[in-house]
Amino acid sequence: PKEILRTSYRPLPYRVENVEMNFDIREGETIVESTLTVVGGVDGGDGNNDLLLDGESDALTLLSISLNSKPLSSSEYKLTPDGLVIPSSLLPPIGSKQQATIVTKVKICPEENTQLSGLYKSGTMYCTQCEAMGFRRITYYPDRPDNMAVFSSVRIEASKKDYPVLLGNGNRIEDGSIGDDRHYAIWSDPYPKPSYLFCIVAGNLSSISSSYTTKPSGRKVHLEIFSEPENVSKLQHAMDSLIKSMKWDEDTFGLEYDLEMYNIVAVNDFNMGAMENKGLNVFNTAYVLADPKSATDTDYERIESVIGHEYFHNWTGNRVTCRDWFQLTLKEGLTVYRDQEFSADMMQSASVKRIEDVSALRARQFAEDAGPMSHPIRPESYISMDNFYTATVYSKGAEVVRMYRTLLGKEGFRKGMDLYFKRHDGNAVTCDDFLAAMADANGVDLSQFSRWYSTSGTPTVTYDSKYEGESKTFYLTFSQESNNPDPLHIPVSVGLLDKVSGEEVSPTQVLNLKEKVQTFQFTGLDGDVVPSVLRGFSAPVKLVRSTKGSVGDASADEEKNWAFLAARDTDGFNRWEAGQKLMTSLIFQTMRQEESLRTLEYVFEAFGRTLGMDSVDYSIQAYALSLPPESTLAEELDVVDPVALHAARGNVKKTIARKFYSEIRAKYDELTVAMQSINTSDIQLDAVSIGQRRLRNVLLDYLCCIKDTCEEREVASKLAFSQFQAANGMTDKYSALSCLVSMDGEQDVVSRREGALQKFYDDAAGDPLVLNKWFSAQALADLPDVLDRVKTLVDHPDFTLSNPNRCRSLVSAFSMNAAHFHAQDGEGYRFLARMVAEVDKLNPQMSSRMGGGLIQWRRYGKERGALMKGELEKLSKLKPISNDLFEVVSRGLK
Ligand code: BAL
Ligand code: ZN
Repeated sequence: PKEILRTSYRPLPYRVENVEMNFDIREGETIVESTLTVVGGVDGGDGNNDLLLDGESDALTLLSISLNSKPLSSSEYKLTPDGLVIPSSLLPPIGSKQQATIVTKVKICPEENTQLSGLYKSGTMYCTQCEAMGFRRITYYPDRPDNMAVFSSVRIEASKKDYPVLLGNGNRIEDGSIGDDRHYAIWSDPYPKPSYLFCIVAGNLSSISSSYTTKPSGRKVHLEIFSEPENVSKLQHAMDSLIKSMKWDEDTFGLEYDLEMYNIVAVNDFNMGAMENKGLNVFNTAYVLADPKSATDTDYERIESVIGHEYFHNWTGNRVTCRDWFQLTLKEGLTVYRDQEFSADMMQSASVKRIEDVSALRARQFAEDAGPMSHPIRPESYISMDNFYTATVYSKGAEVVRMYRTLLGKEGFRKGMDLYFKRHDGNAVTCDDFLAAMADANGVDLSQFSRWYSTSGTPTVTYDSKYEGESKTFYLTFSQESNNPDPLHIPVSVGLLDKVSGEEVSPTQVLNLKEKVQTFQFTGLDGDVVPSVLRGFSAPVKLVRSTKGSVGDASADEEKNWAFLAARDTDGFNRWEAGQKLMTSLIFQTMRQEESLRTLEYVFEAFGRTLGMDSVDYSIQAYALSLPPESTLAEELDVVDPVALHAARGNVKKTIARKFYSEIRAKYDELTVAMQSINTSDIQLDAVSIGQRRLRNVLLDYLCCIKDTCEEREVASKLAFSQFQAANGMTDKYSALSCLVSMDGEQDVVSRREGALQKFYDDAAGDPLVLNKWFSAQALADLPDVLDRVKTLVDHPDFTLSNPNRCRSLVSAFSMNAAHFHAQDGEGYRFLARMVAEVDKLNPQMSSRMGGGLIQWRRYGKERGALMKGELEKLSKLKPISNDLFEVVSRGLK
């Protein structure tokens, strides 16, 4: 396998300017004819200006090729496993205005395409996925994002009866019948685009439609969302979300939609969440279908955000795209930032959204950055680009965009965005171009800030503070550590609260931390203060307080501050953060079997206060009452013992639950009554109702962790079972099931668990998304024999490794059940490796993701580490092994 370096970029010597395609779809064989208009590009200066048309020989059978209407003989071009090379000597000179026309005809077999990249069949429909490099599995083409071409005519022909709906990018310009059996449609996309945004779909689909009139142009856009006929009733939420997204982008960034149509298709077999193909988004069903019976509140929120994300790509990704794949964060980091802001606005709570996003970042991206797949948001090399659609490129990339916003302010950020589009609309550009637009629009120097693009790992910011009564001055000293030898430009948002009154005496201000060590002064303060540092998580760093120079017990002082901030901070994020730090401290003390009385008191105080709060901010309350997840806790440890960590966290949970049992139960019952009093059986999806369910389910989880005695198990399982039975939507039903699956013991307890599982399965009535939840709940159960159960489920008739959602719902879910996946005997690792090897034969994008579950072996101690490494070594010897898996496994073993 060949490693591609960021620095090896060369411009295209020849560029395809226009494309016409014809797809003749027949069962078992599809013929693709492509007519490429080629013009001279840029001399790369390395003496090789031949035209490379990428094409995977495993996927394509070349039937014919001609140049300027003359067939080419096989001696005139070179065919390799990766493509087809036409010597520059046969083409017009670079720099001339002459065009050449190349026509290729290939045969492909979508029915056998299990990789789900290129043109493939999902159920009864044909669809495509071309990002990053799927187009080369459809036809020979310069399959790189800097080749932006107009796809002026894409003709799709198929059976009229089996595939009545034929879709492509852009606008439909013609359709018609061919005899009784077949029909065709011709699509034309006026906007130049890279091949990764190409899409066609052919299927027997139903749809819902609507329209949107853009502002200020007043263009009426036809909106249509397609799915298999049985799912058409689950599309309305996606349509509502699309309309909200279109309006939000106009209001927030002045960006309007640009075609007459916007189509979305829901597909069951899909590697990603969704794909932003121009005018024709393809969505994994899990990110588009929703009704209250099958989708949780989190599903609803995720759908809204992903619909937004793909829509926002129309400008950040499609109109302005990436020059090469190393620049992926240019479109993904920016678009994630945009979807996060959109969701925060729709939720009407920036703090709730920030808590969710930072929690996800810490759980996934921090872990990635601490392991062998660590890379800067703009990677330096890859073997398979598919491996770099990562939490780092996406979520940390979004944090970097958020830092521009923090440094430049709302107006300044908008000016930067406007200049970016003005300069680069219709072009394929780089992260440096984005930075330059932000800097130039604001007249600031961001050269030091650019180091974020080339620095891997999570930086650490350490701070120390001192108040001087005489000068009424507070000093905050920061130092920074990162993988970059030079200091980063880190925006640190800080507010100060009076130590005695608790009043905020200095509102949030952004400090520009640019030195390795830097001190900031706050003057005119009449008394000592408590700093609230890194408000709103203003930079993707680990923040620690210096223990240097502290008098006495440093951690005692620190915990006192956390307790103070957990009660008083005006910044919603930092108030939550302070509570989480107290809980984290308590869990680690429990794990180390230390005396933890002081911390326990602080946690009790914060928990009791939050529980007793009479507010309608139910989501904030729910998050403040929740313990940090094991994945986040693990990031704080050099060596992780997942079994001990799980036990310690469980003990803390139980201690809190026992202390507040009656208050928790009372609040749970109060919420039950409040929710029942709403005079409708329809599920409500407003922020208050979602918050009530979220809080009630957090409380249920506390109540159900009390199960040491026979009586306690009876009470807990009855409570969860009654919620399960009474639930009028998937949120409450799934939460109750999640509690029940981890209950064991007496016959009645087991009967409730198994009864609920059976009912959940029966109620699913074959709905794949509900069945995924059924598999996941069992894979995530906290039962001693969970792995045996998972292995049995692999043989369940509804299980298949070929559907990515289903595979993730069982195998990947189990690998996230840390205490059981990391069982001392290594059986969890052996199971995962076996599944990875099986999946690699079908779908390398999937197998490499799953294999990622083994690469962090250095973090799990000697014995576990050796077992994990052993499985990686076995995987490395697979023959054949895909490039995707090879890359992940070899990085893991390096
Ligand atoms: N571009 C791949 C899917 C997404 O990030 O929208
Ligand atoms: Zn994206």
